[in-house]
Amino acid sequence: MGFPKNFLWGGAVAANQCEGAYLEDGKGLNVPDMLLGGNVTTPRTFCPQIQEGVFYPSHEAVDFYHHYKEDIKLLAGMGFKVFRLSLNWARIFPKATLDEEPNEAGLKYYDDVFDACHQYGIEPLVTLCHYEIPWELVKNHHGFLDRESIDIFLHYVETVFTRYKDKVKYWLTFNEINIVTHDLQMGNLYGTGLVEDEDLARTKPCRVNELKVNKQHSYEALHNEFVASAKAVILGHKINPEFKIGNMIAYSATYPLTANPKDILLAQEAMHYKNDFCGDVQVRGAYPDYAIKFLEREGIDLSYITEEDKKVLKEGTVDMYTFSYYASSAVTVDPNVEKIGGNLSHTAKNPYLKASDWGWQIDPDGLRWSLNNLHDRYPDIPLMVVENGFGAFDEVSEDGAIHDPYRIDYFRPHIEAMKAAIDEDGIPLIGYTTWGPIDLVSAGTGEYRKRYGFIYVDRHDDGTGDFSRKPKDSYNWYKKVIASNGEDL
Ligand code: BGP
Repeated sequence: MGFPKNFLWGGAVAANQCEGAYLEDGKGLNVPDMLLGGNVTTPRTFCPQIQEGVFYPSHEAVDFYHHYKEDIKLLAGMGFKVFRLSLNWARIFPKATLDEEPNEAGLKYYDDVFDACHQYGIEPLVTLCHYEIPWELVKNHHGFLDRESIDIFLHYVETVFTRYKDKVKYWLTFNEINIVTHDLQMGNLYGTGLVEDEDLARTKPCRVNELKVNKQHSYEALHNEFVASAKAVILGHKINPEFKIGNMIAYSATYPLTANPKDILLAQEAMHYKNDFCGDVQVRGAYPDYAIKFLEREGIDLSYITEEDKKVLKEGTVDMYTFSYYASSAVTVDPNVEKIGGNLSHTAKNPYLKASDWGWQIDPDGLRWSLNNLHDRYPDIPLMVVENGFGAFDEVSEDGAIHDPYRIDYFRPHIEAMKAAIDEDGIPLIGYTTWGPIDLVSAGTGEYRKRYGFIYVDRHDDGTGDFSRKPKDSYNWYKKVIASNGEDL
């Protein structure tokens, strides 16, 4: 009983949030390179042209690019079985064109990273695109709005699948492909790389929530990503039939705030739109009826979905369902209830839950509920939690240590919830990677001070810090959890 013997314990990062070295060894720019930091209430700022003398968090991030050996050794020290990381697409194809030769330095870098993982028996789990759309693809193709981007993506995917086929077995296509359904502006920019002409032509920076939205374009770009993802799955299985390729969904567990049937319906609609729509396309291989109806109501002309696309979606379904889970939300028809959170997690305040300093409502039972929902919906494939964690302010105490009991208090009940889901509900959960096992730049706010790590990095929002690493108290705790296969919490 408890976690299966070969359970994949580990952690997850994204290239743009940890690597830095944003122009080194031939790397091209990508979307996060064009973003300044914000905070819990102020969205990040988008600069279509890099501004001189301005601090961009992703440009140096936590310099994983140069520290990867030290970092992977530290992760191995916790007993990691798996390390989820992403490839920085523009490091390999800086121009993002169809006939471009890959940048050998970029490919070599990831060879070295994977070798470092294997040296410690750590299995890499690789996201092909974690909010890292090359800037050239944004400028020349409006990201995935142009169907040609599907082929450009596949050129990249074929290159990396072929190169790493003996080093990497677990792959994810697009990180949080459903971010578009959570927030159209962030979804376009981070997810599909769609920037409308008017915004591309800007000479001055603007806040992400000021970007123009064209809904027709947004859903069309999302559709092209579905097709790109399905084609990647088909291609991957040809290149190595042993590959396990998953989707990745930002799972928004959404409750009705009250037992008012109107709230129940509202929550069902939110669950459908925010979670099930993209999941169903990628796992079941077709647009579900409620999604077609929703898009039609939004006035979307769906003629972009071709018969050929439908076949591809059916054929390219994923081998496993992976998702991020941080918090739950609640919805109500009552306009007067108190709201909480900013950016991606704006929700009605749930009186039963406490929230992080960024307003994310902490809800381990919601993780068990989500796992059950997902297994009910997709009974034939395994599940994996590929992001879960607690963003918090950490302080270095006078003794030089970082005492973070609040982080342990967050993880413990979430791990208990997974255990109950396995033991009592029979959920086929195969792995768990906590978000940001080493501190990194926040995707939502661009802050360094929103820290998730078991390992502290000396780097701050004013650009100071020497990038030195130090295990926090939670480091030894997670090490113990892994060593006992989730028994000693
Ligand atoms: C997910 C992203 C990650 C990550 C995480 C935490 O949405 O996949 O990239 O950053 O959220 O969010 P934040 O960084 O905004 O705290």
